[in-house]
Amino acid sequence: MRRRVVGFAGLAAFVGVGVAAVLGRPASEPVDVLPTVVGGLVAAGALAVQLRFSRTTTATDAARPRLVNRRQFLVTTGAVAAVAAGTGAGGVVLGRTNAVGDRSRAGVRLPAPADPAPVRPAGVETGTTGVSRFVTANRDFYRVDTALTVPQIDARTWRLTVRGDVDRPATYTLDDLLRRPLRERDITLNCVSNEVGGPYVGTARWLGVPLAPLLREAGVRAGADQLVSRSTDGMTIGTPLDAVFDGRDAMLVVGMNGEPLPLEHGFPVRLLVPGLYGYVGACKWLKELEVTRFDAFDAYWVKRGWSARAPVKAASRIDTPKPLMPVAPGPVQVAGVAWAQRRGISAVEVSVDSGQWQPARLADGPSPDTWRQWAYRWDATPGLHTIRVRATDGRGAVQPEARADTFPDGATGWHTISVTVPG
Ligand SMILES: Nc1nc2c(c(=O)[nH]1)N[C@H]1C(S)=C(S)[C@@H](COP(=O)(O)O)O[C@H]1N2
Ligand SMILES: [Mo]
Repeated sequence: MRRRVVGFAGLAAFVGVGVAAVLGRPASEPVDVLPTVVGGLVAAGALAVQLRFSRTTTATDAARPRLVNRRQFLVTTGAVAAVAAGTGAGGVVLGRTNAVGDRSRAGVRLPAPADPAPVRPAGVETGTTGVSRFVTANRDFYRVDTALTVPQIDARTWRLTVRGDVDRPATYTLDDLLRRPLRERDITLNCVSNEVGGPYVGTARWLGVPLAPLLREAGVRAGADQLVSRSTDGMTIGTPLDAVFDGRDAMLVVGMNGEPLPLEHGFPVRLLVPGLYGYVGACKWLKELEVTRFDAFDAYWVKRGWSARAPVKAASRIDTPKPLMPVAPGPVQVAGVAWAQRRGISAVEVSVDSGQWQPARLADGPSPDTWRQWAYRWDATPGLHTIRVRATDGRGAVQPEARADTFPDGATGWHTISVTVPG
């Protein structure tokens, strides 16, 4: 009441933070600040109403100003909050029920793959409770992106443009892509910002258009070494062209685990390049591929200091037991997953209380591009114990013990957990 300017200044500062956040989005346009500014104006209006009520009461009821003030204040605040919550919830419901992307996705029919995934060996699962399933269900698949709201794309009007240092730039519709021979593969995808033991990794059966032949049709010019993907939400992702052309299954993905790509994972089309972290090989909501050079363009995360080239580092994770989970004495299945896409995993070892490394049982894998489950039978004795895991990749390189931060090109170190075994 005494310094109302402070209240309005606080609101203005809050709106300023919002506007800065909006303009910091990859594909923001000036009009995008409108909701934030309108929200700020509404809040300022609500504050002004509050202050006017308070003033009236103070003047007419000088004897009990604070009591009446407080009641008026609470009632008005409650009303404003209820209207705000109702409007917000209504907006969310409207946005979801009438979503262009959901409707469009429901109408997409995916053809059968010309090149189906190799038969999954029977032994891809160790059968241990608590270990990550070999295939991650779409709803459980981690999601990492800069999109505050999931882009809603109508597949019928969607286009993919191929341009840059190519002889024959081209534009494709979704139907153009679906008419090409499709390839299906089990591939593990993970995020560079996954900490040791972290959750940002998953495996799916992806269906897509092989990228190398499509780029060959465009005619990549000599000297180009980078493929820049652009998304409808303004993300840019730079992929080494060697990785597209060295024979690995780089794809324009349209399907995930037997369904059209979920909206959260890039509907209608995303890029996927096995062996590269997502931020350098897995652009979602793809709309453009530009052939260029690394010295000519830095992609979104590269501008922010992350490495331009980021092949996946070998990693292993203990899924069970959970850290600090009480474990009954006797035989315990210690189990998890290990991955080193392109190179594959040749061994996983476990060490309890810094003792000798013991080989874990390694489940099958259909290709070097997927993770492998592993399991180790441990005879738990009462007390507090430390369990560590490390993997060896398909070329014989043992995961280094040295801890590296996720920045700038992926974490290293052995996943270590502590468990208590009651006596
Ligand atoms: N358009 C767009 N694509 C993107 C991103 C993004 O922020 N925007 N994030 C990338 C990162 S960092 C990762 S790890 C993967 C994650 O894919 P997912 O969310 O399907 O698991 O998407 C990549 N593709
Ligand atoms: Mo990522």
